[in-house]
Amino acid sequence: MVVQEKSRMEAMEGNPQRVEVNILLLGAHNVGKSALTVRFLTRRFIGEYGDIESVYSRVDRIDGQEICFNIWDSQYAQAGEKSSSISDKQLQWADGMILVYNMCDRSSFDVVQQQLQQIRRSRKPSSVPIIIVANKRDLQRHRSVSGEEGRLLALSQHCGFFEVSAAETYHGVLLVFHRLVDLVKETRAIRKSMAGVRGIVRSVSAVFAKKRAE
Ligand SMILES: Nc1nc2c(ncn2[C@@H]2O[C@H](COP(=O)(O)OP(=O)(O)OP(=O)(O)O)[C@@H](O)[C@H]2O)c(=O)[nH]1
Ligand SMILES: [Mg+2]
Repeated sequence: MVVQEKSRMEAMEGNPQRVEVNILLLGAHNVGKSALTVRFLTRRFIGEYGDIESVYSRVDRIDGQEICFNIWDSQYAQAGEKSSSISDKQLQWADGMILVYNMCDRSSFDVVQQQLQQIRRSRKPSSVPIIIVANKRDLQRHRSVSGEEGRLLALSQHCGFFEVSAAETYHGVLLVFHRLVDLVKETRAIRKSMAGVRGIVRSVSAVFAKKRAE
């Protein structure tokens, strides 16, 4: 496993066959964005994560293909700090997003809904794959957001949905990141085939336009 900070271009230079996926983690303060990121990168849960916002990389081989995960662990601005809205830079950078809430904190579920609206309103194509993650499942006896509510939100917004505990298991967290990579690859394949179809339509139109002109 490789854990290091790297720019997208640097990572591409080494191996042109490598698939690069930029993943942005969003969600309210304290929901476990850093815990999920660190769990995925190191398999560990360390408890306290500080106030660091950073982009990390990890290279994995999945089904024989090298995948470079670039993970932007964002920080949610608290009251009195700078705007808590998602920046244009983040929106443009991300190939896929993970929106995290704490299932024991309803206000963090509200933040996910607000961030979803902002993403949908933004210039980013609405087809950017998103997975909603309800974290802190180990505390579910204190839950204030039901699984059905989370699932319904995800269904209505065409997002994936997982309930996990960064504190308890690595496997559930791994599934989230791998599922998102699958969705990003599917989205890219669809865009590529759409571009192909548009190319054919343009060529055929050009032929007919030429014929009409003759
Ligand atoms: N019980 C439990 N605690 C968790 C879990 N995930 C994170 N935490 C704890 O929740 C607190 C916040 O976790 P962070 O990962 O720092 O949260 P964050 O979303 O990165 O917060 P900001 O960076 O401030 O926006 C820490 O004390 C973690 O130990 C979990 O699955 N279960
Ligand atoms: Mg954090």
